[in-house]
Amino acid sequence: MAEVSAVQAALSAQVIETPSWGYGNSGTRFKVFAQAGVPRDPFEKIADAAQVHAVTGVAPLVSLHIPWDKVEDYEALARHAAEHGVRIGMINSNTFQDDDYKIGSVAHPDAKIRRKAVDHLLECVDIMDVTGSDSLKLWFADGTNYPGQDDIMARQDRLFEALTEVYARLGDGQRMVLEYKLFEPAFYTTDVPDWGTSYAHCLKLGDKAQVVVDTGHHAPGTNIEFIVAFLLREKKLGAFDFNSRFYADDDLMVGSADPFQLFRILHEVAKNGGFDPANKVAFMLDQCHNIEAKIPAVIRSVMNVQEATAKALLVDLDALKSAQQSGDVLGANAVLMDAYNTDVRPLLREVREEMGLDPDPLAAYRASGYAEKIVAERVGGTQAGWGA
Ligand code: PSV
Ligand code: MN
Repeated sequence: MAEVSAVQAALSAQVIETPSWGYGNSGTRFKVFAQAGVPRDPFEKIADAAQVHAVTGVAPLVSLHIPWDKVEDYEALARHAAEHGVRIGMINSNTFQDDDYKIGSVAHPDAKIRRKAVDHLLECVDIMDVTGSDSLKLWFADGTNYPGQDDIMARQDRLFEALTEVYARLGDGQRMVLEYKLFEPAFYTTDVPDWGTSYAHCLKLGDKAQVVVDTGHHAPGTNIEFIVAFLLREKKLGAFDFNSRFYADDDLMVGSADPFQLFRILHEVAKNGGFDPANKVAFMLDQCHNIEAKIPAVIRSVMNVQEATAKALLVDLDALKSAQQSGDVLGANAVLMDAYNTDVRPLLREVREEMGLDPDPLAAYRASGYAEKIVAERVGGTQAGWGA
């Protein structure tokens, strides 16, 4: 087994970023269910995210989505975050909700719409400047629904032209991360459908462009850990959007459908330097809590990532290597399975105690009275939700 004190140190240094939109109302295209106490603005979303950090100690970053989190004064928002003990993480762009984007944004055939989309991306970089965020997160809903609807290659050209302009605007210490998704909302072609397309664009753009792996964005059966290992090898893994899926882009709590897959992914991360802060891989949750209580669901998700991380860190890499080198197929597999089958909950309880935290974050949250407080206080106003 790996050295336990080193594993504990790595676990207490872990950083998991939570999404502002995970605290708002959400649902499917059939129904958004409202919950009492849900935040009404980005300030309240950040206050909720701060609760997750307070009880887990490993969630100090909050991702924003613009314009869902549009405010008059971003400096004030960053200050508010600092006062609550958290920081603004990645700035997620949104070029998918305006009527103008019906047939695309940065790959739209009309230059005026492309201009509007690029201006939005540039505005997101302005927000990074003010909030201290170092990453622009790009996901494009662009694509087509029908064969012949648009020229596939021309759309790639338009996409790359837009990316090039935004890339040039990035300052020192800033980067862009480009997310791919197989399908949805476009059903025939998607302009950034897979890691290869994202990687090819990022490679051409330069060192400040990296790929985002959203765990829900692949065809069923795709070996995500292979993608992760490959991208880490090429120094092109920028960020994760963690979530769990049974069927498509379900956006459920990470580690709930397939904790073994999460372990396999994090094993590649651990083995290949992905937890080294110098490699700047962001570990974000991109989830929606449609039917479960939101703050506890985010806490549970953070704990799921911690558990999979602990197991990944426990893999005896020396034993693994020697089994691999000697062609001991079953032995190598057993090394991984031993780590996966370890009950790491006592270890994590110890880590939390050493961090001065309650060993049970969910119990600590329940005992804090915060859930009752927000239900009582957040009366009136408009609850944040999909698109707000
Ligand atoms: C798209 O499905 C996506 O994964 C992107 O990251 C968006 O920004 C996010 O979901 C919105 O929840
Ligand atoms: Mn995502």
